[in-house]
Amino acid sequence: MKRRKFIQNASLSTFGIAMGSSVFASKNNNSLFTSEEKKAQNSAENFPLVIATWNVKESTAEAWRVLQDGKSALDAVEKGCNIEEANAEGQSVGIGGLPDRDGNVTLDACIMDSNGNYGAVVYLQNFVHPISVARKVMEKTPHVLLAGKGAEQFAISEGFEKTNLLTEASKKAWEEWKKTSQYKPIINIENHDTIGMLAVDKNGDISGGCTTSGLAYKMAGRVGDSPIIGSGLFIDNEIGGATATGLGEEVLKTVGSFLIVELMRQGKTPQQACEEAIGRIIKKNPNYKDFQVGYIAVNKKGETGYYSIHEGYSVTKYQNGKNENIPSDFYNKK
Ligand code: SD4
Repeated sequence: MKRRKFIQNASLSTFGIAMGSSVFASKNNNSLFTSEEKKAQNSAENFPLVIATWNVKESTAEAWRVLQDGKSALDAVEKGCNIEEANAEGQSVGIGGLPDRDGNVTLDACIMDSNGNYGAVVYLQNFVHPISVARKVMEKTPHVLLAGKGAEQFAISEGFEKTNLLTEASKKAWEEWKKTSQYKPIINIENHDTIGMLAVDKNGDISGGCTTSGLAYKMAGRVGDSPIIGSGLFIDNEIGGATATGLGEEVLKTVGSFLIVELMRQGKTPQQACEEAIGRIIKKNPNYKDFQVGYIAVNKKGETGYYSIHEGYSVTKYQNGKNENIPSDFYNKK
């Protein structure tokens, strides 16, 4: 890679170090920064910014457009993720997602805003836009997470329309799989579409979303990291945000996204934090050669980081008017 880019990406800013927890901890979330402080951050011209897992340029373009309209980072991640959810060709999210072993497409999604609010749905069936249902959970219920039938009832009550999510192509793939019924995570099977997205609006406020149909041919009832706060996604508007893709079980066991945000709180750059979170998985699981995990992170200054276990992971970043798909550096160099 692109070593130079990687190093640039990893570059430690003095601001990043200075913004360790103690500097801002005494201020409340909404008024974390004075307008002078906000101006100082914006002088880097890093905002607005959108970054997402995999090659999802249409999604980042939509999120960017929403931000250009002056809307919030929360609107941007929801609308950006909606694009991939509605893409029937993407086989790891929304319509067209690969089903579980019984042929059911079950979706997990969550969303988190800059005030620390969070909403999620797990094991949701028959709706194209789980991230939008998750947002409604966040905004309209006293809860943060709804599962299965209850989530479905809630979605109907909010006017979401039921849709069959199993496309012919995904049904065929499942029927093919049934011939051997071998369950083994396939590295990069996500085929660049399960989407974790982080957005920073022009004021420097951060939101994130994560939406997936989960692992192909999972056991019925299996829920991964994507909808779980701290694992598939975490935002702390004082510090930054992180999101994950890949084998959710490994992300869950290490609470990856929360870990990354906490590492940034301690002064690590987004890049260093992503590398350490991948390192934590590798240290704990000697079978790391058999599965993929990838992270992205952004800090309060709009610096980004990304890292994975294996080659093949990439991120899409829209910043300074440029929408780019960028291969990620990775641990397993063989
Ligand atoms: C899961 N992490 O359900 C998700 C799958 C994924 O790219 O992200 N695929 O484990």
